[in-house]
Amino acid sequence: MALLASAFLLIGFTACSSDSDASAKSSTTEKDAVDATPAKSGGGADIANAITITAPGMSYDVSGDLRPGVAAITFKNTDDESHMMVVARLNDGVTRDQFEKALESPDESAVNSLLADPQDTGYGTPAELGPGQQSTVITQNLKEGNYATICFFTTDDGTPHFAMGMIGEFKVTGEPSTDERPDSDGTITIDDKAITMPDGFEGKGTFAVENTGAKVHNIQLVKLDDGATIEGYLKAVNETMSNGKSVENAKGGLLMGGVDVVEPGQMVWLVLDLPAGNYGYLSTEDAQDSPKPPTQIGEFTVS
Ligand SMILES: [Cu+2]
Repeated sequence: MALLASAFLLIGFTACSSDSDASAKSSTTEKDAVDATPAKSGGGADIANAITITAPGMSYDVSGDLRPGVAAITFKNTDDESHMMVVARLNDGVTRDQFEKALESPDESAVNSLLADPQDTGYGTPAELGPGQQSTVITQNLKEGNYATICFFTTDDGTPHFAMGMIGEFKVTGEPSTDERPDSDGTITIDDKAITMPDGFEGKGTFAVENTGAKVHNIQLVKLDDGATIEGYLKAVNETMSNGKSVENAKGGLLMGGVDVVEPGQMVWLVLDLPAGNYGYLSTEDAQDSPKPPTQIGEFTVS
């Protein structure tokens, strides 16, 4: 149930249907590139088919449309609080108003009936961001269609950001992208037990992120305060969100993006240029499956 739950524990939204049909994922589009025009995607990979989605406050500013195939998506949080960008492909003709009303409905089927893909479909898009942060993901199998972006974080009175205007839209349309899949500086492997970082990982470069497991996973990066641990930060986030408070109350870390929801067999690329510090990573998809601490968690240092 990637759509409603790819945040840290979104308690209140979590009526889990975990027996997802992973085989419904789209087949990989492989259009060989010929004449890609280099363009900075915001993180260093030269992908012409690129958009930037900015979160300046309780809204999304979208730089344009995408073509199908290899595409770079940059999520940039210029606000002074944390935001996320859960992505859902909508059925043809569904309007933003219809979708917002459905999100506000207590009946989960109201949302499901508007989605072109099962709710647990992941597209490989940027993960959650703290104030002033940005994250670029290169994905390769977006289908044509209209996509919504949604923020499920809440204010301290429990109002979800989407109800304050944080629903955005972008289109995937036109001729397939001529971009080639990027060269990678290493592979981050996610299986059903662990996330394995590449040898010598220094937090800079373009890294393949591959889900070799049987379930959907994600990778969320967190810059940790001095002395903080990823387990401690996760606990703080879960406590504040289960109390219906803003994630901003959770101390110990800063959300630094990553990849939201990678499907079994899917490979995307994460473009990183992390500043020096101590970092944690985890799959929040797995963090919410069980009351036990997730196994898909670890830390690294960028010097
Ligand atoms: Cu938000």
